Parts: sequence; C-alpha cells; structure tokens
Amino acid sequence: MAWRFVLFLFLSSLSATIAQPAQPATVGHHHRTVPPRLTLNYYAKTCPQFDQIVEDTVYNKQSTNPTTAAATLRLFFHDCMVDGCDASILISSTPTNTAERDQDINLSLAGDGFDVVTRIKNAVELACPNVVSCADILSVATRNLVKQVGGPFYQVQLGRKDGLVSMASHVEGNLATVNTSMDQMIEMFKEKGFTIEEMVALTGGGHTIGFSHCNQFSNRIFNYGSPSGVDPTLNPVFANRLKQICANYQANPTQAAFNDPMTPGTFDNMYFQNLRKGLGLLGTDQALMNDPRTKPIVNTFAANQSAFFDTFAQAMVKTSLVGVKTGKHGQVRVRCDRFN
Ligand code: HEM
Ligand SMILES: *[C@@H]1O[C@H](CO)[C@@H](O)[C@H](O)[C@H]1NC(C)=O
Ligand SMILES: *[C@@H]1O[C@H](CO)[C@@H](O)[C@H](O)[C@H]1NC(C)=O
Ligand SMILES: CC(=O)N[C@H]1CO[C@H](CO)[C@@H](O)[C@@H]1O
Repeated sequence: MAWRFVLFLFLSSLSATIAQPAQPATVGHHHRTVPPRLTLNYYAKTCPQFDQIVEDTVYNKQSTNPTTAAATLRLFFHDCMVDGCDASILISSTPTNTAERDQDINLSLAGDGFDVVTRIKNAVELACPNVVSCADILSVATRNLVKQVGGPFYQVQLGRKDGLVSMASHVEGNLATVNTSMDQMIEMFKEKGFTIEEMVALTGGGHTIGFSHCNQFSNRIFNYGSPSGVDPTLNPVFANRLKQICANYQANPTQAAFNDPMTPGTFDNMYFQNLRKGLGLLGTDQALMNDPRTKPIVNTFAANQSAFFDTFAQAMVKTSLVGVKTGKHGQVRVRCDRFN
C-alpha cells in the first residue's frame, strides 16, 4: 500500500537523525521539533506486555464507549501542541497551579480520553511498575483508536518522558479556535513544523469523527450578519438541521452536533467531501474550502482517500514527536494526573 511506502521514506530519514544526543526539546516559548532519541522497541525488554495491554484496553473501551476515539485524538493533539507530547494535558490543577487541562479551551475535552489513559496506566503499572510514560500511553492509544474506527495505521516511536510543567497560561496561541483566521492557522502549524497540506490532513482527520458543542458554531446559524441570518457558506438544508439540533443550546450547553454529519463515527475522507457541499460544521472547517491555499488540497483528499491517509499518518507521526522530552527533561509519572 502506498502510504506504507511514504511512511517508510519518512522513517528512514528520521532514523538518520535519531542517533543524535538528546537536547532540550523546547526553545524559548515556541516549540521546535528537535530530533528526540526514541525507538520503536523502547519497552521490548522492560515492559513486553505494553502493546497487548494498550490493544486490549483500547478495544474494550471504544467498544463500550464509541466517543473514546474522538475524545482521545483531540486530547493527544491538544497535549502535543502545548509544551509538546509530554502528557502535560493530563495533570490536575492544584490550589497553587491552574493546569493546562483547565484552560478555557479544555472545558470541552471529553472525559473518555482521560479515562482510557488511566485504565491503560493502571494495567501497565501492575505489569511493569514505573516504566511506561503517560505520554507514550497517550500516543499509542490514539494510534490504535484511529485505526479501530477505520483510519490508517502508523508506527509510533517510544521513549517520551512525562513533562514537569503544566500551565493553563501556556495554551494561548498554541491552539486554534473557530475564529482563528486562515493566516493565523497556517502560521500556528508552521511554527510547529507542519506544512499547509499536513494542517489540512490533521484537521480533516480530527473532524471526520466526534462532535462540537453548539456554542462553537451557533453564530453561523443564528443572527449571522447576512440577509438570511445564516452563514452563506453553509449548506441551507444542513443549516436548518443544525438550528433544530441547537434550538435550546443556551439553556442546555451540552447540545452538540457531529463534526462529520454523513459518517460521524468512521474515520474516512468524508469530511473533505462534506466541505465541497457546504457541510463543514465549524467556521475554520468551511474556511479550508474557501482559501486558495487549502482548497486544492481539500479537493485532492475528497477524491482520493489514500492520499489523505498517507498524509494524515505521516503528519501524526510528526505530531507525536513535537517537543518530546527525554532523559532528565522529564519523568515517568506514577499517576498520569500528578507529578511524582
Ligand atoms: C486547526 C484548527 C482546529 C480547530 C479550530 C479545532 C476546533 C475544534 C472545536 C471547536 C471542537 C469542538 C469542541 C467542543 O465541543 O466545544 C473540536 C473538536 C474536535 N477536534 Fe478540533 N480543531 C482543530 C484541529 C484539530 C486537529 C488537528 C485535530 C486532531 C488531529 C482535532 C481533533 C478534534 C476532535 C477529535 C474533536 C472531537 C472531540 C470529541 O468528539 O470529543 N482538531 N475541534
Ligand atoms: C466567533 O466570532 C463571532 C463573531 O464575532 C462571535 O459571534 C462568536 O461568538 C465567536 N465564537 C466563539 C466560539 O468564540
Ligand atoms: C491517490 O493517492 C495515492 C497515494 O498518495 C497515489 O499513489 C494514487 O496515484 C492516487 N490515485 C489517484 C487516482 O490519483
Ligand atoms: C475534562 C476536564 O478535566 N475538563 C476540565 C477543563 O477545565 C474546566 C474549567 O476549569 C474544568 O471544570 C474541567 O473539569
């Protein structure tokens, strides 16, 4: 299959850099991908059960709670974009520190993502105490969940340490919101080392599953500044449907709509086909269709699912290496929600 080939090329160029000594993964306030010293078989000797534990736990959790895949994928993305893939998102706040997960944007992170990591960690600690990091658990669990709902498989390098810092104040500027402009979005991804094509693939992969709360798109369907009162880039039939779903959203803030109204639980390229019909739920989703830099990429992914899967898989490997900490720059947490 073609994506294996692309991944092979990517991993070969990566292996040339892996031999370098570990360096601090962050530079100033912005995070650069410094080649970390990770390996595919990091736990082969110290925790041979790791793969099987993740596989079983993830499978059971997703089977009983189908929202787990989307919850975990989003959690992983938010972790990696803020201070790197170091499980800083899993830390609970204390009386003296407001943690990353308690920043406004995390209000809507679904509990199933945290729960699946906790379940894996509990099982792994029984089999091989103090060995496997929470950051590696989140990376592998995400990969397995993406695959379980229909997405591509990719190899995950291991050996990440858990971070020593988790602060709500570090979130701002690292995660886009529904009102982020296309220029800003491209710049945010570029700062982390992603191309525009990778940005489009990651966003489409994230939003081909899961849901968004009505307050994230209500301004597109209620009292929008256009003659119809609805965002003209929205498909009118879809807009009416959303108005029904969100009729009471102010009284009931849990009301939400599927990100991909056509195949909401399946990881496929339907998101891109949707954008071509005005079925993009968030303002930033539909904007991908209306910008000359991203539109051709949307069209390619809408027409060719393997092109999308190849780029997504490669971009997820890249995401999983952002700001990774090794050696003394981190620790293996005993509990994922607390520093040791
Ligand atoms: C690029 C700009 C992006 C923006 C502005 C954005 C914004 C959002 C928003 C507003 C929601 C709904 C949150 C709520 O319910 O209130 C959401 C959901 C989600 N996002 Fe994104 N996102 C972006 C990119 C990504 C990427 C790159 C990924 C992963 C690779 C991702 C994965 C997800 C997932 C899986 C959900 C559904 C979560 C669930 O159902 O629990 N997003 N996103
Ligand atoms: C996005 O901007 C619009 C227009 O200013 C505003 O009505 C809406 O509440 C904003 N959405 C969010 C989620 O901040
Ligand atoms: C679809 O994408 C794959 C992989 O990127 C590529 O090899 C293939 O030629 C493309 N197919 C078409 C019909 O363009
Ligand atoms: C899932 C989760 O922990 N969400 C938290 C995000 O932040 C809010 C606001 O502080 C908390 O109340 C949530 O528990």
